[in-house]
Formats: sequence, C-alpha cells, structure tokens
Amino acid sequence: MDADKHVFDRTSDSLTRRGFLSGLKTLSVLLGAEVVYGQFMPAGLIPAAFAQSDAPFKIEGKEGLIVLNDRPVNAETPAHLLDDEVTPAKHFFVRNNGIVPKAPNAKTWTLTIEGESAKQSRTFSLDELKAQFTHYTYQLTLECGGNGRAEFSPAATGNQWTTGAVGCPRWTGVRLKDVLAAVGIKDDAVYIGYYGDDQHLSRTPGKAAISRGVPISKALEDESLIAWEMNGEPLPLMNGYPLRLVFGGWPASTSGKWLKKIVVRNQVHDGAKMLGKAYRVPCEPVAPGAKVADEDMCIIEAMPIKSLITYPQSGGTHKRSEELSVRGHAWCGESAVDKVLVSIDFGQTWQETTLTQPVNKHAWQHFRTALNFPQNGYYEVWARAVDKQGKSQPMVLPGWNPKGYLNNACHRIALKVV
Ligand SMILES: Nc1nc2c(c(=O)[nH]1)N[C@H]1C(S)=C(S)[C@@H](COP(=O)(O)O)O[C@H]1N2
Ligand SMILES: [Mo]
Repeated sequence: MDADKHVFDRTSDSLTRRGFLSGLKTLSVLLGAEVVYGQFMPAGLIPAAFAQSDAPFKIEGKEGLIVLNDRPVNAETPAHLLDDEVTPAKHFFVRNNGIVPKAPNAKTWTLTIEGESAKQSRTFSLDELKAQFTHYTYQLTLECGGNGRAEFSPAATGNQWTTGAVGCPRWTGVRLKDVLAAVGIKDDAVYIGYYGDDQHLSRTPGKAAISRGVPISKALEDESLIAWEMNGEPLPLMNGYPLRLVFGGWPASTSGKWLKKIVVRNQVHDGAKMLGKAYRVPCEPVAPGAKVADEDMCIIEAMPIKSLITYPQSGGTHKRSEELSVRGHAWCGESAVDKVLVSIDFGQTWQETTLTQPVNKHAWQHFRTALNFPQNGYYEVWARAVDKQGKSQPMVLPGWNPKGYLNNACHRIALKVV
C-alpha cells in the first residue's frame, strides 16, 4: 500500500478536523478524489480512507492521542502524555456517543432548565450565565466509566480503552447549584438529566445519543460546574464547546457536552444510556461471562480509587547506576487518596511514595519516589493507590461486568535495567 501512503498523508497539518470541514478541497486533494457528499460529512468523522490505515491521525487541537474508533471519534491518551499536573487540552481524551455538532455558535448558545421538579422553565444565553453567576475554577478529574475495558475477559463490547480515558484539567464555569437555585427546584427533585446538541448516530430527529445525569445531591456540590473553559481557554469542540457539565470523580458520561438543556427530575433520569446495562454494573458480583438481568444492574456512581504511572514511559531502558525517579497521579471519586505504593517485584514488597494533597475536591493527586534496582534485567513497576477508607486498587482485574466498566487494577509499566 505504498501508493496509498503517499496519497493519504495522514500526518499532514492540513488534515485536521477543520481541514475537512472548511477545506473539503484540501481533503479531496489528499484523497485524490472529490468527496461527493462532503456537505453531509459529520464534524469529527475521520474518513475511512485514513481511519483504516495504521498511521497516526491528527484530531484538531489534540496531540498524541490514540484513536480507538472513528465513527464517531473516540481517542485516548498514552500514560506518559498525562504527566502534567494539570492535563493540557491537547492531551485530554475524547469520547463521543453521537455525531459531534458541526459549528456551535457561542454567541447564540442557550441553556434551558426545566423538568417536572423545576419551579419554572428558564432559558439563559451563554452571556447571561457568565454575567449573572459567580465564576469558579476547579481542577476536576474526569474518567470514562469504561476506562480499562480492554483488559476484561470475556471481552466487553465498546471502545477498548486501556488506561487513557482520564484527565484532570482546570475547568471554569458557574456552579450548577447556583443556576438551579435561580430557577428554583421543588422539594421532590431527586435527579438532574442533561441534553446536548449532538445527534444520535441514526440522525433521528429528537433522539439523543446520550442523556444521563446525577442525583440531586451530586448536582448541588460546590464543585459541580456548568463550564465553558478548560485551562483558561474555550472548551475544545470535541470536549463540548461551548458549554458542558463537569462532575468530577463520577463517570465522565454524566458530564454532558454541548449542553443545551438540564431537566430537574422527580425520579431517576431515564434518558438515553441511563437504563438497561449502560453505565451500570451488577449490583452483586457475578462470575465472568455471566448473564445479568437488567433489574440486577445498578447505576455507577463515584469512580473507584485508581492511579497512573506517567513517568517513565513504559518500555524504556534505565541505567542501573542511577536512581530512577517514578511519578504519576492518583484519584478516587469520593473522599481522597491516602497513599500510593509502588512495587518492582510484582507486589511482593511495596514502597511508599510522596503524595501531594488535592488542590481541591475531585482533583487528582501526584505521587513520586526514587527506585533502585538490585540487578540488570526486565522489571515491571506497579503502582497501587489506597483511599482514606483503606480501600486499595486490586492487583488484578476487579469484578467482571457485562459492559466492562470500573477496571481500577494497578497500573504497571515495563522497564529494562542495564
Ligand atoms: N452530549 C454528550 N455528552 C457526553 C458524551 C456524548 O457523547 N455526548 N459522552 C459522555 C462520555 S461517555 C464521556 S466519557 C465524556 C467524555 O468527555 P470528553 O469527550 O470531553 O473527554 O463525555 C460525556 N458527555
Ligand atoms: Mo464514557
């Protein structure tokens, strides 16, 4: 396929999302043919001509992400690119359930709050939200409930995330609770649900690709934001521009992107991907491969304790005469991380690391330590975080579940010492 390689230069800078949105001509040149129905091409769709080759594909504004699926774009971050204490936008993962809106207009954007447990229906323009409510900035960890799915056996269907569907940028916006208070919520409110501006893959009008939510107690936390900025910049399109929810520590599926509407519910929200097996795990542990009835599946709430080694990169070589500094992050959906331990002998012995305090609730924490190696050879460095309640990451896969959620097994990296 050498000829194809030449024609399909996937790393070309012109071949970004904008490249094939506003520059169909450019795309046509790269493809060597006109894109006949180009006007119908969804934003963010990677042309199959590129998606089906192995070369890295560039998502506009993103760097180094591994694309897992191009229909629609889903991409994760290699562990060593999550080394920053605050995740840069270019390294924050992308998870789409539907068709990404093409060109959302921040100037005309509105957010409506309604629902049977809202005292009224109110619509705010984005500018009104910014003008009428106090702004807050928090560093909040978002992790896809399916992060780590790739390891489950029997395999679960869905994006085969390894470790990179997580990140912890700084988010700026208004508190959801302030906006809900301005609208007024009734005493019987138990849940909120979101609706975004993305379309279902079938393009059925009015059919949401995903419409999830959180219990009212989570919605009313100080750190639960309606956000328009990531790290001081407008949200990247793929991460919900111009407005999204951010619920740190909970499955990121609750953090609705391209946010158009919030419904205040007097029952558990029953939108798309709230029911059946979506974002649920068996209420009681089951054997791998077991069939589980829908009524025995429970909604995932806070994410479990987890850690990630972000330095060194897995697969490297280290000189034994030098100490190896190891570092990474740890987080848990509720409470905080108490300690992170590392092992170079497959868990026979564990060494404590230095761990920072979170900058705010739901921000990940950073660990570091120095390691020495007794002899040359192949090693694995394992990291294991323990939360304030004494709950530890498991060394091997935790409870199998039909959709492959909540894999918080120890992260490990390979190392050759010479
Ligand atoms: N409107 C909308 N919101 C959404 C989604 C989506 O497909 N559409 N995906 C959800 C899921 S499953 C995850 S893991 C996060 C991913 O956020 P990110 O793409 O900014 O990383 O967004 C959530 N919010
Ligand atoms: Mo997700």
